[in-house]
Amino acid sequence: MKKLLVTSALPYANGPLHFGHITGVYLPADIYVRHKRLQGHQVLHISGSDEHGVAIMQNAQKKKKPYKKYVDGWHQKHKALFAKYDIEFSYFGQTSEPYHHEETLKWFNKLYAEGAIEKQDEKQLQCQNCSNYLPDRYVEGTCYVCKYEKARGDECPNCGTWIEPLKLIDPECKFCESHDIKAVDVFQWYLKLSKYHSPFRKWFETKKGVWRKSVTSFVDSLSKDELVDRAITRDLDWGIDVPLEEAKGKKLYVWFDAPIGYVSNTKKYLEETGSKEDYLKDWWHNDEVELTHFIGKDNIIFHSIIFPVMSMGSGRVKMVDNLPANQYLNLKGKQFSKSQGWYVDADEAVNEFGSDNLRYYLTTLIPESADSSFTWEGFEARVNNELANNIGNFVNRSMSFFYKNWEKGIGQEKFDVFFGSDRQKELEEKIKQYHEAVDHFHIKKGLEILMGIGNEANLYFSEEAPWAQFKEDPDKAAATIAISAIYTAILSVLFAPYLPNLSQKMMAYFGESLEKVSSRVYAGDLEALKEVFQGQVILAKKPKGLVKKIENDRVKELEEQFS
Ligand code: B3M
Ligand code: ZN
Repeated sequence: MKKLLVTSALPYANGPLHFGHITGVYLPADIYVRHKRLQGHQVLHISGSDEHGVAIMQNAQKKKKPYKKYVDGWHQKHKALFAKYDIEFSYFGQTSEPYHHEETLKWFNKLYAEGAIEKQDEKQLQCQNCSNYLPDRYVEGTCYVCKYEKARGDECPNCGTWIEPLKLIDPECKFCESHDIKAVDVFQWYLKLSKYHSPFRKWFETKKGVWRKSVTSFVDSLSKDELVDRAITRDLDWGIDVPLEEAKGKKLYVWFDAPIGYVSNTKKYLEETGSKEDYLKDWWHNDEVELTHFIGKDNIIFHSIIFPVMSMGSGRVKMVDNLPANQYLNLKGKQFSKSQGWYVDADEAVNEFGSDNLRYYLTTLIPESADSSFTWEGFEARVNNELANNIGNFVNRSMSFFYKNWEKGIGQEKFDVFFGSDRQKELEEKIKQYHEAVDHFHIKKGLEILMGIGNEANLYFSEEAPWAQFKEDPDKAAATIAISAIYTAILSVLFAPYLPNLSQKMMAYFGESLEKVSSRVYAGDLEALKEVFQGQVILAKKPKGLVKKIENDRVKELEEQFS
């Protein structure tokens, strides 16, 4: 048994979450965590709201709400949404809370003492019309790398470059829309990334061939020749105070404190659950713990370079082990955009279609190696043709047939045929491949393997045609149903990480006896099923329709919004 720390990027408490977030980060993380727990590992899944930064300030100002009130509102909404999607965290905290500020200051002070943070003069943009300083998103202009016109002062949403604001072409003030902007002298505190170039590279080399190629080549290109120092303080009035006399009035940059949120939220979790474990000694500073960050590709730089250098420089926590960063999920081929109305309300969707159907379709879309695209037609096709027709139908038909015709049960000898058979061996082999896939963050492939088992069960059932067998030789039909019940039990256990509700409904047919051996079955030890299928086997529950099909008329309506 291992200890695993799994983190999911802290979503900004700044507007609704859409399918892009869910599919790119939280759903794969949740599936992975459930999978690892079923394997018997001790897993913490940590996330929380990211509540500082200019984008939040701008929106709170627009809504005329105090910052804290504004972020608290979104924090509650996000928590509720994750619950509806059955996405579970050990702890989902808030970076505007005192416990997080406290942890962040420990990092700052240690890095400062180590000489990893230094004061430097810099030129900063200042609007000559409204005289505001323009950090981060308070300035927009054309990206000097890709020529995208709406690059922000901190990053270009088009090409992902971490923007040096002074290089923006034709910058515009986001307070007053003026283009009369000058660079003026100010001082800020810098994270001295340059000092860590060589130990960083040495560490990073060990990740090549381990992390996804898309991640390592990106990081390689960003860090090959040098690491550039970055300012981590800002002239703002919302955020964590810089703990230096000279820096009065300045706040820490949101990307300095946000990843520390993983650590502070772990501490808080252990405290709140009355654990005796120490968040550093037992988790974050423990080399036996495996650390994994689930993120989208726009967050790679912070999780592969900045936070690792902060970790290395402060010595407070271990270095990250896995970084399964995903590409983007688009909506009909175009990026989601709340402001342009080009998005699907994830809350309305789950209220209407339920978590299993959406989890199923969204899993098929996880952009592990390339961008992917959501459409309502795709949703309809995948749910109806695959989840309903393959799994739902097979389980429903075979188990209803069982329930109706063998009230006194099917004798053990019909099930015994399975044990020691080639069918058992082949299934065990498939379960091995399944573990291999999910262990390596091929979450989509894991689902495909399970659907393959479902297909096989379906095929077996239609070829044997137990309803016809029943008329001539009920004994033969009983044998077919016994094997179908074994397939159903196996699928019910294996689906638990992906479709927790469906899995539970299916497992309930076999009562407690299956629950007792479920971790052995999950691990691929199918002999364990002998304990479920012994004596006269009856179903513990009457099977009911499992998967509700999606109506084509409704899909047409939904598609129309995007034409
Ligand atoms: N809030 C960015 C994002 O949601 C940011 C992630 C923080 S992870 C430490 O894209
Ligand atoms: Zn201005």
